[in-house]
Amino acid sequence: MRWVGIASLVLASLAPGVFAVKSQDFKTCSQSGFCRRGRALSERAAEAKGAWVSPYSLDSSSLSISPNDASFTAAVKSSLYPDIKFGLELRIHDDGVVRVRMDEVDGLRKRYDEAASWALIREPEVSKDIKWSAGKKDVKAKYGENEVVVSYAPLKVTLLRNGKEQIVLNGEGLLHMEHFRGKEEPKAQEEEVVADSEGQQQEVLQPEPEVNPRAWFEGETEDAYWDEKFNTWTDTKPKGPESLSLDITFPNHAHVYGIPQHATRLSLPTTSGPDPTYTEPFRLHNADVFEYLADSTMSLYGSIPLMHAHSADSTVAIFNAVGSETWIDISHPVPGKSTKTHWISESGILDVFLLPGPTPSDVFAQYARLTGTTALPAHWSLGYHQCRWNYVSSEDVRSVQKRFDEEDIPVDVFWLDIEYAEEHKYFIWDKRSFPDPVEMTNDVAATGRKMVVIIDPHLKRTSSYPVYQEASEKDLLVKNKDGNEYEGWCWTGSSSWLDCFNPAVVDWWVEKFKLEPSKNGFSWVESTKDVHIWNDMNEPAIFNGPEISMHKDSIHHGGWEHRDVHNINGMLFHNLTSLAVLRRTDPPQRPFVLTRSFYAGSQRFGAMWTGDNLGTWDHMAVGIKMVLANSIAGMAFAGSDVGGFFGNPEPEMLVRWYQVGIFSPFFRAHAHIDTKRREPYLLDEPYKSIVKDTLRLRYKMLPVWYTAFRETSVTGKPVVRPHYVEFPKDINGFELDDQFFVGSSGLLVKPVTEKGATEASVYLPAEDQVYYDYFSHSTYLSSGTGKRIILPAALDQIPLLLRGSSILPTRERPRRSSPLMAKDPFTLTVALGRGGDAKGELYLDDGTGYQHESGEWVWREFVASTEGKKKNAKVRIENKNLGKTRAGEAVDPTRVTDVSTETYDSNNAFAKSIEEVRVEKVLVLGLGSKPLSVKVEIPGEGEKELVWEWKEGVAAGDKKIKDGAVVSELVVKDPRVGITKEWAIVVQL
Ligand code: NBV
Repeated sequence: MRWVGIASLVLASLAPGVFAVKSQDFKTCSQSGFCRRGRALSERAAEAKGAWVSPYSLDSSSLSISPNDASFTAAVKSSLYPDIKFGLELRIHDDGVVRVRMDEVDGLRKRYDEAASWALIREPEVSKDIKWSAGKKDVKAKYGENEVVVSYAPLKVTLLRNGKEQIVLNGEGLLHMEHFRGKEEPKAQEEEVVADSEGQQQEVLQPEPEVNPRAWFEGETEDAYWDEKFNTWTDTKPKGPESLSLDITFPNHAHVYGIPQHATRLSLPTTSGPDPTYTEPFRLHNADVFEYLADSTMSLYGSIPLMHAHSADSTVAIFNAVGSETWIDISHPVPGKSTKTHWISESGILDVFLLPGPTPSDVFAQYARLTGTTALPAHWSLGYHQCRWNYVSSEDVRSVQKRFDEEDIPVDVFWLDIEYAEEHKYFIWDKRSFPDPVEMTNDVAATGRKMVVIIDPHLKRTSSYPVYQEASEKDLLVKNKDGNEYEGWCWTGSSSWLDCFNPAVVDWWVEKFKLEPSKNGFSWVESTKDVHIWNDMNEPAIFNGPEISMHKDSIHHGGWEHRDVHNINGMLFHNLTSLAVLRRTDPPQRPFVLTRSFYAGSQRFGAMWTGDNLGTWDHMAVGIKMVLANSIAGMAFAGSDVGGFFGNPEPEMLVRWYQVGIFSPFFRAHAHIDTKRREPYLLDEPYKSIVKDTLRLRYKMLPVWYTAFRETSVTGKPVVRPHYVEFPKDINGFELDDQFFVGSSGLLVKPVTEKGATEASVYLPAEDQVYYDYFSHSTYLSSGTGKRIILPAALDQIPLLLRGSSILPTRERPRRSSPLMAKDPFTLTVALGRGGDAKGELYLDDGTGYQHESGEWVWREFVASTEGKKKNAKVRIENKNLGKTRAGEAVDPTRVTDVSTETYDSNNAFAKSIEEVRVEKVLVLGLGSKPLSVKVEIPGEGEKELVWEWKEGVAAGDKKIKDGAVVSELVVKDPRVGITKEWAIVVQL
């Protein structure tokens, strides 16, 4: 009953205008002991100005350079604590990434050092070609344009490129690894008063106060060393202080991006220095923040400690592999030139990776080689997902599906939130409302659709719940500080949490998802292979815990405190669940598992969403920025709740939100239990038709999305890309975060997120190129300096451009679900560039299994080229096989390669299965004049005249054309050529 109370609290906030974050539930830096200490350290450094010198130095006599590879170890000392030993290790990987590790040696306790091992796909290869050389003041390694210099005293690590500083660690002297110590007896707080022999009180003289020689660095007080209070909770800290402070400076980079997840701009605003945008540091501490703000540094559900630093001539990044709560201050010592960041973490070793770039693509590949790429999702999961809390019964699900079909609105997935489960005991259907879960799923699956069902990590503590009972008996649950099962409150009432750090959980959890009965306990026989999973509340969210989460002094496998692993916790649950779904069938099917909480590396396990957003225009806008920030930090399969989780969006807002949604990698509408139903078919006209057309556009473009996901899965480059990623030299675009590109397709979109908008300003990149309005085919010319244009944006219009030089493969016959489109024909839109050229790609495979890993795919490249002068020119549009032969060769799914070197056997079984699939239309934009003839050439079959239509307009190559002019169009009608075949269409002008 208690949780009904919570739901109605939520209800109270649904009236418009009364949304309010419960900021009192979450700490500010000044309420967190170690953050306070870290910030105070940087304030003392700032006050001391040039006189501040880091107490840490490398003991050069201990330097041990490996003769075999690019690594060295050395002892580090702090002049504050001469008896405490620290060890430093540097390694340069094969691809030039530098790893810097520092730990306390022979300390009183061990610091948590496993964050990287959860994030990394494997231990990276240390270069055998690069060598360190030691000098009097430093030890250096030079490789290519890069050089790493480790200065001895004070200790400083600098990465340079062509002699220019790129990344500097401890250049500001804020490095501090608080060593483990014993808890000393508390000193007397007040003067001692004793009585003399006559009973008279006498004051005992106090000794002269000692001068604390470390106070200049550490401050006078032992602030929150041994325990800490927040609201009603006390965090006992049996290990004492162990925080880690580090400054990371980018002396030649004015922009930093990343460190999701925060609701803020993509180019991260300042939090310190003169006149900062925010006064609080960015916080990484996975948290369920109720009604979060649309503009804040507060932590949210996931944490990825990856930061890109960017300038017109360089992109670099740092990945700080720490799993504990972390705060990050950002300032610009020289505005427009440099960025200083200060990272303060609660516990763990120092384990920082320096990614040398020099371009955004290089940084993506370097990060992907460390943490892996986004797994290629099941094709259906790129369709539209219809969710709400809750579809209340099997009949409800069936009738929602029926309404979609009656209105011919495409949808691929229906979702079930927590109310499907009896007393929120996940896996256990509430038979009063879901009497026939398998039949219901089969009814959904009859049209190729899937279901996604929620499984949260809190287990109801009752003997009637086999999942809890087994986990408890097998000792698989998190412990509290006293060594008993951790207990907290969640939807289920009194609950315990699986300890995913325990290796014994893996096989047991996999077993729970098996579709057949198991000898070893519960298995999910009332489920089918068409049920996929949603992991929510895995921060973990705990209603009665500190900051709505787990007590930091609770204990995980190996004796680690929750504080050490807090930010990694959610990823492990996601990891296990996706493994379980994958292992459910033989042969395995690609799992779809959505997670709310995530860490570096989570991209390998599935999609994420931005949690409980509000139905406001601000939240719609910031959702785009959050998806972009997650994307550049590896989480390419990202999206926000369409419509806003809380509130009842008016029709205009809902329409715009769908327009945002169709350009999100993960596209799901979702709504709180207390909101009005808002499925697209419930809208009145014209809204309903607009949303339907919007959804159909997503389905038409599924080939573009799947090709983009495939590229992401091999290169690490995100599916949706902010401007700086595609145009890294275009300084006018470095702040842009309200328009973006879709993969390498050439699509540039600026979804409208403002009420009442009728037009939108779009920035065209600094390049000599033509951009076509995707719908009207109007042309806009950009130039070397870039420029802004105004596009029409009435409610039924999405500002969407196609860059000249692109060829876009689409399927123009959207059906009820994406699997029904698998054999449909393609349309190619050839958007000629200024020089009459264009290129595009199409990747296809069976969309659900893993045969693509052994070469069963289709990968085509479309190339248009123009020979000869304007009037007599000949334009060839060719369909080429991308690559040569890779018969049966297994592909390592974690590889990060240049896509263009990948090859396949065009006779593979999948390619054969779609050999009848044809191109039904080729639209050519931007030809200089009306063609004399259009023919197709097929090797071995000769040439054939084709049927075509011409619409006169302006030529895109003409420098004098005015922006907004409609370009000429050639429509080649049904050339009857196969999508998997070699052919060329030749247009003679
Ligand atoms: O499971 C209920 C909700 C879910 O609908 C939402 O998407 C999650 O982010 N869940 C949070 C629990 C609490 C909501 C107030």
